[in-house]
Amino acid sequence: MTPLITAFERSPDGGRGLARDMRVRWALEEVGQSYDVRLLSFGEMKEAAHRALHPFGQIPTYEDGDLALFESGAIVFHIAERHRALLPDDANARARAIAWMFAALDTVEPPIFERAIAAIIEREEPWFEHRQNVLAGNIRKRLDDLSNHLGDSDWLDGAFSAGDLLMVHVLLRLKGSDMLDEYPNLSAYVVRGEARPAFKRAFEAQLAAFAGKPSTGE
Ligand code: GTB
Repeated sequence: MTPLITAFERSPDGGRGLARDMRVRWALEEVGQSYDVRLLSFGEMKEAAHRALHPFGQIPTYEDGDLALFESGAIVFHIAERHRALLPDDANARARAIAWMFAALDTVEPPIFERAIAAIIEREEPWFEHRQNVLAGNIRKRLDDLSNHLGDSDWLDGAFSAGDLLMVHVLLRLKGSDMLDEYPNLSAYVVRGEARPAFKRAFEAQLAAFAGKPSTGE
């Protein structure tokens, strides 16, 4: 069966690939699995039919046969387990790659996402600039350590893995910001991720969806 994922009918990011269906599309492209996409409006996400798939009424979801999944990390993990291309065979290397998946979502993404949301909802507050700087400091702490770990390597732990896929996608939100530019090796790491043919196909597919064109992963 062809897996079916959900994505924004019209992503608020204007097709920059920041919404979390992008990481699922990318994982599917990396393993060579075609997929279908159901595009949803914000209203449709909150309807019972979608909530039956996603308890929080969000995208992305993933359906394949009698399996329905939510949470982009769990979906990417499932794809990686099913197809083997995104996780190493060696048990210890595999465990470390999974650790990097969690690090991307649980350690690096939260401060980046918090600042991005604050930039929108706190814009009119008199303390806006101060808090943005505080939140930028939190991000830099993570980037310092990530940059030190990555050093001159291409990927976080040997070959490209699902850990890199999620980390690059998380860092993508900082693209073009001074913060990422302060870390040349992290900037190059993101560029390396974006240069992967699978990333490009996934990016084009989500952009086509934003532009209102038919969007599948075929
Ligand atoms: N932890 C979940 C996961 O990883 O799957 C989080 C899912 C989530 O946050 N989904 C968002 C959503 O459905 C879209 S991706 N939001 C609608 C809602 O909650 O009602 C987050 C996102 C949204 C917008 C942008 N953007 O415009 O740049 C980027 C990322």
